[in-house]
Amino acid sequence: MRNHMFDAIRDAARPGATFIETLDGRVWTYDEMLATSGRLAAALEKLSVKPGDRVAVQVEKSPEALLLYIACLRAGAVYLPLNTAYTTAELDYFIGDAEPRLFVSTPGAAEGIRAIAAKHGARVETLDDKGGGSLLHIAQEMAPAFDNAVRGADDLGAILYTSGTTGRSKGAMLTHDNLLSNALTLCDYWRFTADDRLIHALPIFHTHGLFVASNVILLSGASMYSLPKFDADAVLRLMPKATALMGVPTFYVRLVQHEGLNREVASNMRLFVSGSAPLLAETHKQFREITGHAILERYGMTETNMNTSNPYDGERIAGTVGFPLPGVSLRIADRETGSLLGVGQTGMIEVNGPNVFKGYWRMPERTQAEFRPDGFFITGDLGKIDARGYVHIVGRNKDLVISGGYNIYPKEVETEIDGLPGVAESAVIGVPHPDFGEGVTAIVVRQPDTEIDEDAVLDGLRERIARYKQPKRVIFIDDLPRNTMGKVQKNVLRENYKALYGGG
Ligand code: MCA
Ligand code: AMP
Repeated sequence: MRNHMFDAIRDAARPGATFIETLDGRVWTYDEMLATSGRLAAALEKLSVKPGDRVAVQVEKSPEALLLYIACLRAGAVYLPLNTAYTTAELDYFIGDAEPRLFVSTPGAAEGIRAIAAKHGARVETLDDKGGGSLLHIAQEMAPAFDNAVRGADDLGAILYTSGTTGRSKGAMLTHDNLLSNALTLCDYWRFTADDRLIHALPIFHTHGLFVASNVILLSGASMYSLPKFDADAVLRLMPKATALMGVPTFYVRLVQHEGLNREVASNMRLFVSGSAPLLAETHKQFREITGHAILERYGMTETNMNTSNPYDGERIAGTVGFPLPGVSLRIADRETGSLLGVGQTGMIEVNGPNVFKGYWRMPERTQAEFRPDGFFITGDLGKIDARGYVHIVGRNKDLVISGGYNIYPKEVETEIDGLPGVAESAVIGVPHPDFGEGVTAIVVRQPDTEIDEDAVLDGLRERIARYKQPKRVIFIDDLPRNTMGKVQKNVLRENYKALYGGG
């Protein structure tokens, strides 16, 4: 039997060794990982989940939630993780679009989801973060040995939704080999071995925490300390017995501000990785001064997993994302013509390699529009390659805000604001924020003779979009600045409000 991704996980599993340890000291060994993921895969089969079926999962982070991801690979199902912050209104879209056979939710949210799920033909089971819930209940009755579904390199392992520039989220289809090839490359590039102990404080519904952090640990037979969420005190308590940390820039901003961070506490650590958003050179410098460690910054996307990384041994340069990873081809092309640009010239970053996704779920036109005819994926990020080969990200050719590592497409937020009574129009921008990197900010024009205020806008959004997408501030102005073509000049707004949160 061949199951491309799971066979590699099973081959790396070390009998008797720890896979996950939680903050309260509970331990899951690799043997338990194999047994429980087998039971969960059997439960999925019992619930009529067939190879190729989607299993949507919106649950709190827990070891069992990670085992459910592995169980989906084993059953041949397509794992579809969803941010726990998504509102019911947002879930309706995902369930309707992905048509999962099964939706796994927290027991508390199940009732609210059942009606939407039924509408789209999905069954609902539950999983909580204390090792309970109906799905685990079914799994406990199953045998641990499971006859894994046959899945080849090109079969889908997961679909992860990324926010859409047009307001509609797109499901990025990731194959077993997209996941496996990238994880093996990272294990090697970042020198992961069975001796590593990773502090895992990221959510497991996005690429960073699910694939980069978890797959690397699984495929090197290493272990992780799993935290329900980032907590600087807990991270610092774990550091003396850990070897690696992976985080978004906000983790490092908060750590350098913490009086507990010093050279000694970090002396056992061998690697600090940052990604998902630009790490300020200032944060890199402060962290190095305090701990002696140069944070290793890398660059990736939901559609591509990881594309580039600063070197393990060579110089890690602040403000750059390093070199294309082995097997990944990266080039800079002119935004309009697509012609290739030379050293130091800024243009569109395009990538190709075994890491690049198969396309957007049920959106062939979108997929075609984002690939060049020769197979390179157009990232939407603007960058350049310097004379030493380091890649620099210098901006985005997509209207996107990245806050604390989460992506927010302004169009989606603007559409919601524009639908509120009393709003004539709005522009949503990201401006420098000392903690989140960028703070989502709404600039709103009222309809004549209306009184809508900041609280009313925020109240109107509360049930509609996830908390992290909601503006940190709402500013009212008389008219949005426009160019001669009538296009809103967001650059002017970003400049006008750059000091709003004390940044810029
Ligand atoms: C929480 N809030 C946020 C964010 N997180 N607001 C904006 N942006 C955020 N990222 C809200 C909370 O709901 C709360 O609202 C208020 O802000 C303050 O919350 P706080 O307790 O400070 O936040 P937290 O719970 O400590 O979370 C901050 C965080 C977290 C630790 C930075 O957002 C996080 O773990 N981010 C990681 C995201 C990630 O994994 N990204 C990878 C995507 P209120 O109190 O007002 O209700 S994968 C990716 O990008 C690619 C592939 C890549 O390259 O990796
Ligand atoms: P997503 O596909 O939602 O996971 O977000 C991917 C986007 O995050 C990329 O297209 C980049 O714009 C951004 N990104 C990821 N890593 C970095 C980094 N190290 N520096 C700057 N931007 C990054």
